[in-house]
Amino acid sequence: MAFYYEEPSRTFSEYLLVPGYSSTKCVPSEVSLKTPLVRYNKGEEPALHINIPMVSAIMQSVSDDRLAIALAQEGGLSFIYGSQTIAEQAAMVNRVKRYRAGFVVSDSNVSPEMTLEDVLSLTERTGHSTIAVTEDGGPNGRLLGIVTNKDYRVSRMTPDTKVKEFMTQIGDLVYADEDTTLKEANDIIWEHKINCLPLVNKEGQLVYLVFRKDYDSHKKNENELIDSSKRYMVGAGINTRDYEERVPALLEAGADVLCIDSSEGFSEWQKITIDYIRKNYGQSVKVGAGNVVDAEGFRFLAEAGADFIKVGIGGGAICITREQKGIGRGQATSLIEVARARDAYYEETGIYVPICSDGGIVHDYHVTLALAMGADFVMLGRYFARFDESPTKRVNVNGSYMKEYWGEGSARARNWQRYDMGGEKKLSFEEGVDSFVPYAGSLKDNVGLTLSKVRSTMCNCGALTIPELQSKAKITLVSSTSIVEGGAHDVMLRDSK
Ligand code: RVP
Repeated sequence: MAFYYEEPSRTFSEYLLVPGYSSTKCVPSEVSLKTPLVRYNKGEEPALHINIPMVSAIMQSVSDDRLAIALAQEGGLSFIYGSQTIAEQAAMVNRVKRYRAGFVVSDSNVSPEMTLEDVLSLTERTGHSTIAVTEDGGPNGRLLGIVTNKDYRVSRMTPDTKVKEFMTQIGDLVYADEDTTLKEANDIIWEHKINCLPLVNKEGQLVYLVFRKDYDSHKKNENELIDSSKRYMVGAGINTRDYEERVPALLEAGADVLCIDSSEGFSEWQKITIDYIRKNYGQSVKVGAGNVVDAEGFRFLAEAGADFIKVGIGGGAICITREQKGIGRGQATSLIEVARARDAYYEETGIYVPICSDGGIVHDYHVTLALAMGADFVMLGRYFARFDESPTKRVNVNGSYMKEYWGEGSARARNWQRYDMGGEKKLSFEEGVDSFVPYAGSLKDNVGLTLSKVRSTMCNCGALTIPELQSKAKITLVSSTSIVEGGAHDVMLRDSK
């Protein structure tokens, strides 16, 4: 006979936190959101941690290099999606690792033989008025000069005038070595009263441009997530099919951590993939696994050696797995059970395996609830898809700006490996939808607002750290009637249309 659970499975909106005592020292500015990313032994520090408990979903419509940089600047981590070729994914990872805030790879370049007309059309196309003149006309060719709008007068010159006749020659330019720091570059810019400083390598090839106007916006962010070489940290999704080729390429590109991306992770395929990594790289390569929704699934992956374990099946905003296959479990119930299993495993073995609540975060307070229920961090898709930095198009739908957001199990993403049960190499039915989400502006502003709510609620619970929240939190189920009471009720909103 089948096993029956006594209780229905529940989701975040069915719970609330009950405030605890907070002392005068418990203020939001004192809250630390630092959290472990990978397993560690009792008494030791984890090899990797993140500065805020938020990671972005392993999805085409969420995590590319641009979003990864923006999120690392705020202290979180992105997992670059794996439903693309190995070369494309590795290139995205590499762009994050090579990125230096304030150092721009020149996107407007000409060769000396090109003409004023070329310069004008380039300026119009890019909107940039500083153009590098390089031997081959490329962004990293040998630097020969610079053209800005101070170098030409359209009314006095013919369109076919050659760039070499009016550019500011390299001999008259202020430029610096490629190893110059942002602070040094800024000092040179001020000292020489220039707007742009080219950085060149020993061969005289252009590497970056540093602009005066960018300095302030790229001053160090206290929370940014960087590796020991001060490069932004980035993760990458892998699957249980092509790992022998994908893993080495991602590591070569500089990925800091990997995660097996699968809709259902309680499977031998995940163990085989982790075994491959351990055999070839020992403990030096960190890999998360999942997703699971109960204690058994957790224990299986913990014993297989996963560095962190993702929790959640069917709760994603774009996910229709529950409808299509009839599998899944309410996100809160899954998380509570897995957190208990994680604590029991720690008690028994002295090994702490962080867990990530993946999918189904709708309101900011769901993040705090997930942490209070035992998650070490949360993974979000819909949330990040709404921002400027997500890879998808912003479109106007009936007068409102929206961003596209589609599931990895949709026909649009065709990520068959994520739903692979060892069968054919294709998506046989959809487990995700293609949708729009309301456009919400910049990642920085939104993450800042969300975390200010998280910090504030933590103080209401008398907690200055995530572990403290987990031990002190008092959580109550709410009746459907009291959920109605939680919003504005029995009033007529003044701005309702
Ligand atoms: P959400 O944050 O609610 O948008 O959920 C994102 C999560 O949904 C992902 O991290 C992943 O686990 C899951 N997902 C991604 N694609 C699909 C699908 O097509 N069913 N589901």
